[in-house]
Amino acid sequence: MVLRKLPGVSASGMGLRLSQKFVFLLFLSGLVTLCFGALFFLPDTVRLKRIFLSKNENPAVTVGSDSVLSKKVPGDPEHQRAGLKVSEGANVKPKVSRKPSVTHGARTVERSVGSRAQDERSPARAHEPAAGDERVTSAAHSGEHGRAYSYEAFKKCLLKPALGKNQGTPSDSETLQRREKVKEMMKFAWDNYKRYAWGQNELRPLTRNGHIGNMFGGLRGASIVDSLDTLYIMGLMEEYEEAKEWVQNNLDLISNGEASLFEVNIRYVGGLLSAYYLTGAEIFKQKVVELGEKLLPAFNTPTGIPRGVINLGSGTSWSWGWASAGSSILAEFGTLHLEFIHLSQLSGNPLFTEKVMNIRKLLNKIEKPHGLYPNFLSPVSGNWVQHHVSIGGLGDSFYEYLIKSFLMSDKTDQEAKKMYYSAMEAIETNLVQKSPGGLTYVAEWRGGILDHKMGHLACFSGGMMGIGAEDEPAGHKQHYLDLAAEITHTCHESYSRSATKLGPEAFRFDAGAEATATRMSDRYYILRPEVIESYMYMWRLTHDPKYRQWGWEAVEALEKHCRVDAGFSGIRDVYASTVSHDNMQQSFFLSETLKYLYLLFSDDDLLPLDDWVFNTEAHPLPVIRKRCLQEHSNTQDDEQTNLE
Ligand code: DMJ
Repeated sequence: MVLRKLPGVSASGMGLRLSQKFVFLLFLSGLVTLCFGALFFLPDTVRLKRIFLSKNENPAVTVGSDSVLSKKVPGDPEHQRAGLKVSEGANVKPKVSRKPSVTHGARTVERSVGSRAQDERSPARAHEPAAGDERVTSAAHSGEHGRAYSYEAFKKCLLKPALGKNQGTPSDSETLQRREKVKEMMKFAWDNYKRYAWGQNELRPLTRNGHIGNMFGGLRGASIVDSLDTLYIMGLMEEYEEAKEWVQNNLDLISNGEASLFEVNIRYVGGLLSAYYLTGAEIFKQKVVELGEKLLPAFNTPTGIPRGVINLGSGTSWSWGWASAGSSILAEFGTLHLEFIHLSQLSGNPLFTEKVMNIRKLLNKIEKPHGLYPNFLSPVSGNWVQHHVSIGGLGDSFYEYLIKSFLMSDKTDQEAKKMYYSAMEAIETNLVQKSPGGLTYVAEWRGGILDHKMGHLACFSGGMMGIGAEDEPAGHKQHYLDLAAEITHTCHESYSRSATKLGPEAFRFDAGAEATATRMSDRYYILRPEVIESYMYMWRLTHDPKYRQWGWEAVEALEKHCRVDAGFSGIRDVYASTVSHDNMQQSFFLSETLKYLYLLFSDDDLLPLDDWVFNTEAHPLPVIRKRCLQEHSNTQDDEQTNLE
C-alpha cells in the first residue's frame, strides 16, 4: 500500500496530530512495561517467563572473561575492571567494583622442568578477583545446559574400537618383545611410585620419597592421574584399578594452592578426560568437570586471555614473575583448546568453549610480525609484549593445538586449519634452517635475529608437521612429510651424538656445533618425550622401520642410564658416560615417554589416529563427530520415550 501525504495531515499517514501521537506512544509504552512487569509475577514454569527472563535472572558481570577485542581495556591498571561475584537469587543487582592489579614481589619457587612453556616458577601477582559467571556450574551438576552426555553415542561414533582388534599386539616377535619391555618399564616406574611416593605428585627415586612441588596448586597424585590411560592401554588392569580408586577416594579438588593453569590443564584435565573416554567411568567425568570449573576464573582479565597462575580456591590469578611485564605465555594460553572443548562436550556448558574461542579470535585478529606468533602477550592490552618466537619452550604446544583442534573437530574447524598452515609457512620462511652439515633445524627468533638453537621441547614438531601434512592446502603433503622427517632425523642426531645416546635439553648449530649442547646448563635430560613422540608419529605415517629402531635405542639408553633401583631418574649431563642422576621421575615419563614407546611398538589400531588426538601430555581425546553424536543421542531419546 502506498501512503499519500494529504494537506494538513502528519507525515505518519495515520491522520494523527503530534500531540495525539505523543499520548498514543505514552500509552503504548506504558502497556508494554506493564506486560513485561507482569512476567515477574508468573510462576517459573511458564514458558513465556523462561524465554524472556532466564538469561538475566542471575546477572553476572563477567568483566574481561567474556570480553572480546572490542572490549579491550588499555594497559593502565586503573582500567582493569574487576569481575563480580554474583549474589544468590534472582534480580540481585551486580555491584561493580574497580580494582587495580596489585603486583606482589616475586617469590622463589623451585625450578620447573615439567613444561615446554615454563622454566622458572616465580610468579609475581597481578590480582583480579574471580568473576562470577552465571554459567559456571555445569550441566553435569545442574542439568541446565542441554541433555546429559551420552557415552553410548560417543562409542558408536568411533570409527574403530579404541584398543584395536587385539590391543594393538604386533605380529612379529621382536616388536612384541620390545613392547613387553616397555610395559615392564611402566610397571617398574609405577610400582616404585606406589611404594615410595603414593599420593604425592612425583617419585624421587634416589631418596625414595615423594615430591609435591608447586605447579598443581595443592592437587596431589599427578603421577596417578597422568598414568591412568597408559596403565589402561597397556592392560595393567590391577594398577589401573588402584589408580581409579585413588581418584575416587582421594583426589581432593578443594585446594587453596597456586597452580599453573597450563600444567593442571594438560595433566589433570587431560588425564581425567582420556580416562573417562577410554573407560566410561563416571567418576572421571564428574571430577574433570568440577576441576574445569575451578580454572575458569583465570580468564577474568580485560581481554579474556588467562593469566598463568591461579589459586584454585579463591580463583585469584596472576602472571608468572619471570614473564615480562605481566604477560601471558603463548604455549600456556594456547594449550587449552582441546581440553576445554571436551569440557563443554561433557558438561553441556558452553562457557569452556567460549573461553578458548575468545583466545582464538584474539590471536587470529592480532597483527603478527612476519606472520609469526611471539611468545609473550599482555592479558590486559592484548598486544605482544616481546618479539621472541620459538617452536620450542614458550611457544610449542600452541602450534600443536591448532592442527589438533582441526583434527579433533573432524576437520571442520577451518579457522584452526588456516591459522596452523599460515603459521607453518611463516616458520618455514623465517625459522627453518639447514646446518653446514646438512641438518634441518628450527631456530628461534628474537626480534628478527636468529638464535641457532633448538630445544628438546621443539623436537615434538617433527610429529606435528607429519600429522599436519595430510591436509596441507596447497598440495604440499610430501614437502611437509619430508620436513617432518628431516627434523625428526636432526633430533635423533642430538641423541646419537651424546655419550649416553640421550639428547640434551637444548642443542646448537653455531660456533662449530651441530646438534650438540655447548653450554653446561643445556646438557641435562629429564626423561622428556618429544623425540620419541616424533618417532611414534613418523612410524605411523611412513612405517619406515628406522623409527622403531631409534625408539629401541632410546629404550636401551633409558634402561642403562636412567633406571635406578627405585624407579627412573633424569640425568644431569648426557655427554658424561658416568651419569649423575637428578632424583626425579617426572609424571610425564609415565604419561608420555612410555606411552609413545608402547604405541611405537604396537599395531596402528591401538588408539587409531583417525579417531584419537593426543593432548600435549599424550592423553588421547576423541575426535568429535557432532552430527553422528547428535543422531545417536536422538535415537537414544526416542528409545527412552518409547520405553516410557
Ligand atoms: C610435558 O608436560 C608436555 O609435553 C608439555 O607440553 C611440555 N613439557 C612436558 C614434557 O617435556
